[in-house]
Amino acid sequence: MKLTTLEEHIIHAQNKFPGATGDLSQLLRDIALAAKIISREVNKAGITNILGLDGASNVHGESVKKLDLFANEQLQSALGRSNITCMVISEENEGVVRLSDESGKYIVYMDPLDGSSNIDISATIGSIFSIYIRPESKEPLREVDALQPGTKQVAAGYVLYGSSTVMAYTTGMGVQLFTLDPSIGEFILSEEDVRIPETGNIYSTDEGSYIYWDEALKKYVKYCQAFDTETNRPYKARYIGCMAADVHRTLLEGGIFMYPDSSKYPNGKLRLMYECNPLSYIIEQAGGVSTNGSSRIMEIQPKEIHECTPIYIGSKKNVEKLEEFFLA
Ligand code: P6P
Repeated sequence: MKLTTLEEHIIHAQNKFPGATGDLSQLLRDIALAAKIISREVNKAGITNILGLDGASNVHGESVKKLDLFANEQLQSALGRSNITCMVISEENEGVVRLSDESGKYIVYMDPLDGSSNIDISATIGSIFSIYIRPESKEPLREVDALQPGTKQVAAGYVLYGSSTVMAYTTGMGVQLFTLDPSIGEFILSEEDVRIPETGNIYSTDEGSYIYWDEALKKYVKYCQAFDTETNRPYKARYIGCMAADVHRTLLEGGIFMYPDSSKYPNGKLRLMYECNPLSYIIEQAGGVSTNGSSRIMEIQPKEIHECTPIYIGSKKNVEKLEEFFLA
């Protein structure tokens, strides 16, 4: 079988756009390079002293792990190699990070290491990225230039550091999956134009927060747990604690991932711009849906670069069934 590398696939996709400058291709290659370096560290983290807490905390007050900082540094360093990206917004940085001479035409959001609580137990973690065009303006670059709805993303994706290192991305022409072959240091195409099953029998949420949920969600989860052979219930419950990994499983096997608003997190916990929008772009490109319970995630107009949102994302039929409970 012919092997297609990520580099070849990106160039092939770029050639479909005669006007393409190659800048977005270079940006994706830069992210892939950082991902290879992060993958190498993740896969030997138990040996070197890179596990454990750094002692700092991020903008959300969450304790930062050393690998979080390493991933953040590697991604920002890779993005800074070429004058393609003018500004980075990262979960690990409170404000925007301006790159080089701010001349780049892309703005990149990222969660450099999603699911950090999994690092010390060797469970799957990931990196998530979301790419926007800098708006035309005679004004100097401003933070407000980054406050764009998810529908304006030009590309998005994630890297999973699990039993293998997998990269998924979309530029609006479907979802492409690659698996890293560490022996040659190349991401190899593993699946083109991935489609999410229209329905699935897996629901994914932190049921430990059940007491904080509103009644509609409690009723929906009880629906998932009820016996009904016709609709393949009870469903299976799966929760990895890394959104990128839970959404990747949902992409491949179908079902629904939920991180709701609750009395504990009135606006939800997950971040709109560098978790929910990029993963929603991937799922929508694969034929799925993603909502905050009342609106399409990608149509939310952000007010703040680190804002949170509830999210219900996955197979069309599963999300539609949940919405019936919200509307009841
Ligand atoms: P909880 C990881 O910290 C994260 O941002 C997502 O990747 C994950 O889905 C969620 O938070 C886990 O949150 O409250 O279940 O630990």
